[in-house]
Formats: sequence, structure tokens, C-alpha cells
Amino acid sequence: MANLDYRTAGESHGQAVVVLIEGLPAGLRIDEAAINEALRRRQGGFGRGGRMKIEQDAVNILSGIRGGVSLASPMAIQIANKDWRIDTAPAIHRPRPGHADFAGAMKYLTTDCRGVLERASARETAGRVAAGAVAALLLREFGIEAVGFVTQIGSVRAEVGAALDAAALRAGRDASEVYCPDAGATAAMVEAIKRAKADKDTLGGIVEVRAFGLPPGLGSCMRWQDKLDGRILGAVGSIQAIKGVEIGLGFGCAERPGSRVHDALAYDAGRRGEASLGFVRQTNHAGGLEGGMTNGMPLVVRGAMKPISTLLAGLESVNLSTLLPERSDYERSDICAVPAASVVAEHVVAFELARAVVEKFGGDTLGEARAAWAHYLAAARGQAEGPDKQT
Ligand code: EPS
Repeated sequence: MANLDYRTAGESHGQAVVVLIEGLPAGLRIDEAAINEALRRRQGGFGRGGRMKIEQDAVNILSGIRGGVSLASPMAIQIANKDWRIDTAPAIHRPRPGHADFAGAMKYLTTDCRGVLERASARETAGRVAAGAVAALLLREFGIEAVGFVTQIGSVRAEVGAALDAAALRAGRDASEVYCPDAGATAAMVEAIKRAKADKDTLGGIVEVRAFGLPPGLGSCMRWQDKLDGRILGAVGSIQAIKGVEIGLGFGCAERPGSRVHDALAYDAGRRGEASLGFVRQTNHAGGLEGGMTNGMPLVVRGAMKPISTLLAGLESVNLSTLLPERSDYERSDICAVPAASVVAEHVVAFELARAVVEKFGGDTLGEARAAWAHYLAAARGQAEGPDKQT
């Protein structure tokens, strides 16, 4: 039986972006409107370029459902490209430093970077968001939700309270043109993007994902491949233009003594009904993961995005056909895609969490997974009250 997994296919200016999801249990209601809403959000955010005025991403679910409910068969999803012109798009001989152009041209033994950039383009993330949106529907059945947002654009940093819940984060984010729950920072971020545009430059930033409702014990410490921290770091790190990823306090752990890093544990019987099973902590420096497993605290992961590598003014480069120095090619592009990256990060994290849920609770049908989930939580709570109550 397939594990929950997905693959993407498609070029930026090819016919379509395609996703194949395998290993979904049967019986999950597939809310197409929710998937399309995620795609719409990925297309938005202040700082996007002309391409997003052309595309109107929406899914065409080709298989895997009957009457809007998952069948457990492979689910193929197509997102059509309106700007389909791959055969006539011009050759690119002057690689843009920072993009996949140069390394890809060398790898595929060509002086035309077009073929490589078509696949390396962040257009592919439409497919990852569609897959993650399906995963989010599965997580919703278990009361788990991942919320992605922006915490920094250029040098403008936001203040986002550590205590905010999913609904508050979502509301703040959705009210912001740059998907940042801090209204004051939003205005400064928009100004920074406008300045970058006037300077013919681009801006990066930091995105954060917090996931709520996770019980302790998802993931594993038994095999390195199954450690959830590694999978989450890999999933966020694989998003186009992400150059750094951290969980919880992340790099900040390095400079502190252990007494100021590790999150002291306490038990509060009044909160045993929560996902934490009543094991509470005043801090969450671990970002919800210890030993490769969730620990009942919210998952917190951040990714640092480099500025878009397509610069209006170009950068010094080399014409691969003549080997002469020339400015890099300019392709229509975004000024800042950090808001979009926050949507992508939310969805790749959702997929990894759904994969971990299916691994632990399994079953061919959603009902079986829910029963296994309920059994586990009851057993874990019983254990918390004394070994004699273990099931
Ligand atoms: C991208 C270049 C731009 C972006 C694109 C990523 O596309 P185009 O060359 O068609 O203007 O808009 O992002 C998307 C198409 C998208 O859907 O996010 C690149 O070179 O990576």
C-alpha cells in the first residue's frame, strides 16, 4: 500500500502544472473551493509581477474522487497555464546569477538556459500548494491546522505574538497585503517593496509556519528518514529561493546555555483534553519537535527567502554562446514573492504533517485512521494518569 506522497510535473510556460497524490485514505471529502482558495492566495501578495495578472489558478481533479470524496486511488490534479508558449519562448544565453540558469545549462550540456528555467521556476509551487491543500483537508479531520505568514521583508521585521492561536494568526494575515499579521509592519513592508521596484531591485524576507492541534508522537526517533524535523526542514528548504530554515529558536539555540533553551515541562490535568494531553510549557523554543517527533506544542518553522534573482537592470554575467561578458537576461518577474512563499511553506508543511498522521494512524479509510487516532489519544491520556489505566 502506498505511503502518502506526491509528485509534481510541468513547466512554467508549458501546458499545465500537474500533481499526483498517492496514499490518501478513502472517505475524505475533497473541498475544491478550499484548494482553489489556497491557489488564489499563492498568486497574490503585494510585490507580484505581470504573470499573476494572466493566470487564474484553479484545479481540475482528473482522478481519485467519486462524488467529491476520495477513493484511495491516485489523485491526479491539473492546473492549466494560460501563458502556455514554451515552444516559442526565447532562448536565454545570459544566465541570471542566483537562478538555476547557469548550473542547469552546464548540467544539461546546453548554452540555452530556457529548458532548465522552465522547470526551476516557482510556477511549480502551484502544484505543491494544491497537494498541500488536499493534505490540509485531511489534517482538518483531526483538528490540525498549519498557518503560514510573513515575518520579515527586506529589513522590515514584524512582531507576531507567540501566544496567538490559528484563528487570530489567519485573521491578521488575511487582512494584510503582504500576509503579515502585524499591521504596522505591513505598511512598512509595502513601502520597502515600492522602493525596491523604483530602484529596479528585488527583496527577500522570512516566512513562518505554525501548526496547531498536533498531539505528541508524530514522526519518529527510530530511523533518520522518519525524523519529522528533518522532513520539515527539507520540505521548506526545497521551496524555490529558500536559503535557510530553522525550527523554533533555531540558530538562536547556539548562543544560549541549555537552561535558557529547553522548555520546562509541567502537567495541568485541566488541559488533558487538549492536543498536548495536558503537558504544558511556558516556552516553545523547540518549535514543537523533540527527537524528530512532535511534542504536543505548536510546530514553528521559518524559512529565509533570497531576493528574486531576475533583476530589471541585470547583473554581470557571461554569454554562454560567446563566452563574452554581458548583463544577465531580463525576464518579466516579481519584485517580492515572500508572501507567496509563506503560502507555499504552509502547504509543504501541511503535507509533511499529513504524511506523519497517515504513517502513525494508517488505515485504508479515513474512519479507520480516526479510530486509531482516538485510541492512541485515549491510551496516552490514560498513561498520563497512571500505568494501571493503560489500554
Ligand atoms: C518565475 C518567473 C515569473 C514568476 C514565476 C516564477 O514568471 P514569468 O517568467 O512567466 O513572468 O511569475 O512565478 C509563477 C509563474 C508563479 O506561478 O508563481 C521564475 O523565474 O522563477
